[in-house]
Amino acid sequence: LISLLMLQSCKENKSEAVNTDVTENSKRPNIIYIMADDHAAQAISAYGHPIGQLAPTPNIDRLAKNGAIFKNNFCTNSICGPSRAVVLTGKHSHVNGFRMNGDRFDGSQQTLPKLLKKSGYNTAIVGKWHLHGYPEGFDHWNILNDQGNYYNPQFIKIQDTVHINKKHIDTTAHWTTKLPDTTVVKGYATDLITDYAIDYIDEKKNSDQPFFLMVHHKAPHRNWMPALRHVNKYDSVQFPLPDTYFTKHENSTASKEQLQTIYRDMYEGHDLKMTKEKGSPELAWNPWKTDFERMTPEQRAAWDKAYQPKNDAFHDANLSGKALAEWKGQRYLQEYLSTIASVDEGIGKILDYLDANGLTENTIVVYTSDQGFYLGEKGWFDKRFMYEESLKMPLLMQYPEKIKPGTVVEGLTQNLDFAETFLDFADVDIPNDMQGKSFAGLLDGTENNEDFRDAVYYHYYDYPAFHMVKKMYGIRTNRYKLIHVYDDIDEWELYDLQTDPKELTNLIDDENYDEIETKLRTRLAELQQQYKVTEKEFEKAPKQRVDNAYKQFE
Ligand code: SGN
Ligand code: CA
Repeated sequence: LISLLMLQSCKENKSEAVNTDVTENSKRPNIIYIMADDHAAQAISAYGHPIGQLAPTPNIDRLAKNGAIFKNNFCTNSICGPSRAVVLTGKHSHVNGFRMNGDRFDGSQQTLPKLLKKSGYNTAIVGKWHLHGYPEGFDHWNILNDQGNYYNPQFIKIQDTVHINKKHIDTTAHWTTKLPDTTVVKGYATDLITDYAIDYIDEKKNSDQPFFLMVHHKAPHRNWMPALRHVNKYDSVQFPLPDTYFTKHENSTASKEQLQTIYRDMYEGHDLKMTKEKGSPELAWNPWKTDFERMTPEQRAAWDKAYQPKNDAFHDANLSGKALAEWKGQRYLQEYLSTIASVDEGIGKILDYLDANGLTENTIVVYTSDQGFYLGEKGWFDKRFMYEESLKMPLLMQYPEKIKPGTVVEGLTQNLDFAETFLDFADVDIPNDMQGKSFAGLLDGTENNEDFRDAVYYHYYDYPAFHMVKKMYGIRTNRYKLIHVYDDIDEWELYDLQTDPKELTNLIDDENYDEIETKLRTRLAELQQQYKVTEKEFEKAPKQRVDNAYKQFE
C-alpha cells in the first residue's frame, strides 16, 4: 500500500510539474484535430479513388504529402454521435455509454480534452458536437445546434449557456430546446467553422500553453448544400458510378432491407435539389423545409439562378427507369463533392495560417471523418454497415517533428486509438481503462504495421432508426470479415476481402472457408471478452418499435 501511495504521489507531482513548467509546456505539440462529417475516403484525392481524382482535394492531400496517410483506419460503430464519443473517450460505445444517435453523452466521464487540459493544454472545440448536452473539458467552445445547417446556422458558445438574449439556456437540455434567434450566424457553415478555428489559433499562437483544437465540420453531411461559389462546380463533370450501383443484394438480408438507396430513398427536393416542374424554382419532395427557408432572399436568389438551368434541362430530358436512377447518382455526387470543395479550402487556410505564423513544425494536424460513406456503391448513400465504404475512416496527419513526409500507414488503426495517440504525443500518462492503442510508433517507424493489431471489433446498434440498417457486430482482420446481423433476423456474413473486395459474395455456407470461419469466431469471442462486452449488448429492440419505425417510411 505504501509503495502504491508513493507511486500515486509521484504521478501527482509529475503532473503538477507539467502544469506549472512553462518551458516544458512550450515543447509539447499543439494538436489540431479536424473532423468532417461523412467524408468518404473515396472523395479524397490522396486515396487514389477515381471519384477523388475528378474532384481533387489538394489541401487535404498536403497532409499526406507532408506527413502520413492511413490506409486501414476503421471506426468501431459507423454513426456520428457514437464515433465522436469513441474519439473523446478512447473507449468502445458499450463502455462510454453512447451507443446510438439520440443517446446522451455522460459528460462527467474521463475524456481526452479533460486529460489534456489537466496536463496544461488549452482545449477548444468549434463546429458539430451532436452528443446532446454541452461540451465539458473545453476552455472554449462554439458548437452547431444539433446537426447544424449549411446556411445561416445556429451556434452556441460556452458563454451562451449562462445568459443569452436574457434567456437562460439550460446546459443539461436536449437539442429540442429552441435556441434564441440571436444564435443564428449569417454565412456558410464550413466557412464559419474555419474562421472560428483560425480566430482561436490566432488568439493562442503566442501563448506558452500548447493547445488542443477540435474543428468539426458539418460538411459533407446530408442534405449536401454547396456554398454559393461552388453551386456549379461539377456541373460538367461525369463521375463514374460504381459497377455495383444496381446490385440486388443476393445474400444479405440486411442489405436487401436497408432504406438508403439513392434512386429509391432520397428526397428529390431536399437531397437532389430537383424542382417540381420546368421554369419553377419550387422544390420537389422536401420534408425539412428549414434548410432552404433559412437562406436570405439574396442567397436563395443566387441559388435558384444557378440551379434553374440545370433543373430545366433535366425536365427536358424526361428521364425514367435506369437513366433516371443514374442521373440521381450523378446529381448526388455533384452535390456531395461540391460541399467538400469548401472543406478543402478551409484546410488550406488553416495550413497556410500555421505556415505563415511559424506554427507548422510543432503542431500536429489531423484530418479525418466520423465514419466512411457510400458514394453509390451497392446503390447506397449513408453509412452504418460494417462493409468497407462505411467502416473505413479517412485519416491523414502531419507533424514535421515526428512524421516523415510521405509516410504510408497500413496497420489496422481505429478511432479508438486517437485519444491514446494524442496523449502519447502530448507526453501525458495514458489511463489504463482506455481501450485503444497509441499508434505513435507506426508514425516514427518504431513499430511494424503487421504487428500493430490483428483484428478490429465493430458494433452498430442504431436500429430501428433512419435508413433501417440492422444491428450488427463483427470482426475484420487484414483479409477477412465476419459479421453477425441480429435483432429481427439472425444472419452471419463472411467475406474474403482479397478475392472479393466489394463484399458481394457471402461465404458463410462455403465449406472451403469453414476453418477460417472457426478461427474468426474464436477471435471475435476473445475480443468481446477483452473489451468487456456483456450479454446486455445483444438485446433486441421491442418488435412494436420496429414495426412503427418502418411505417414512417411507407
Ligand atoms: C439525418 C440524415 C440521415 C442520417 C442521420 C445521421 N437525414 O437524420 O440521412 O443518416 O442524420 O447522420 S437528413 O435528411 O435529416 O439529413 S449522422 O452523421 O448524424 O450520424
Ligand atoms: Ca456522420
